[in-house]
Amino acid sequence: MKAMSFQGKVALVTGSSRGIGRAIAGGLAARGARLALNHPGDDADRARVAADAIRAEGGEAEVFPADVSHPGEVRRMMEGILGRYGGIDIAVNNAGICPFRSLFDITPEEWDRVLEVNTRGIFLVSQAAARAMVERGGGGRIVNVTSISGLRVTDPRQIAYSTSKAAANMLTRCLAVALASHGITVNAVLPGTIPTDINAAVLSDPSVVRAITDATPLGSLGSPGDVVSAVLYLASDDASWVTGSLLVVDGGYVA
Ligand code: NAD
Ligand code: RM4
Repeated sequence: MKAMSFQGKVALVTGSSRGIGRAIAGGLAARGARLALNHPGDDADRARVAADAIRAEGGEAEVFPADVSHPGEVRRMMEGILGRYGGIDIAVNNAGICPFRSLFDITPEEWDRVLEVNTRGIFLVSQAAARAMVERGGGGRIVNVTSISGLRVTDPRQIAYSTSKAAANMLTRCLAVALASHGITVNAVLPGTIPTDINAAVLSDPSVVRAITDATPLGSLGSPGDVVSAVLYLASDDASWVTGSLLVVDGGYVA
């Protein structure tokens, strides 16, 4: 077992202006990684605050705005990261959206948008990051934050979201196989319910929280820190023989 250090490694975390992505960025930076923070353009203030906080603790962080579903913006983001840091070692695909809409409410446009951000976004960012890793001689880590909603139906109003996360789980395996010969591992963390902006409205109903915790063997909701630990492991040298795996972090909910 090697000490979990990311000293000098360049790490991109998509959707890191707040929530789980912000916590992952902080965890990597605290262990020496040089951070590329990302937000889609509507969360610039919080991204700047996140970068300032990392720098105040002696870390390195720069903000690269981009909508992960947009090929041109992803290309520009990657050019910016390579220009600033000279390479990329770790890409964490964390950006995601979840409009709660049931079958008869969701529009085709909303459906497309969820799949664009949650699935196509992982494809585009992984392709760009892997290209840079391969051009530099290979080696690297890609970690996708997907969801237990890609394994089972957690809420019928997540019809597009669950479908996008199931696809993201399969995409993780496809990328793992495609990139193995380049020394790049690709894995996913599948969180259960963690209170953040994405589910604040839904979790404001105490009966919803009770239903989830009652169905969770460990008896509580999770915290961003629970996801950070799993991501750090999969991004570390310790996980060098782990690829294509889907690590459930949910207090036992899907067990
Ligand atoms: P959040 O809403 O707090 O954060 C989402 C982040 O993604 C924000 O930084 C937002 O700016 C960014 N984002 C949204 N669209 C983007 C785009 N097009 N391009 C770039 N960035 C974009 O929610 P969170 O709970 O922190 O979610 C983070 C990830 O964790 C998501 O992929 C989500 O599906 C997943 N997840 C969350 C939970 C949970 O219960 N909170 C459970 C399982 C999985
Ligand atoms: C997760 C899971 C949670 C939900 C979030 C938005 O994948 O389904 O229950 O709160 O998504």
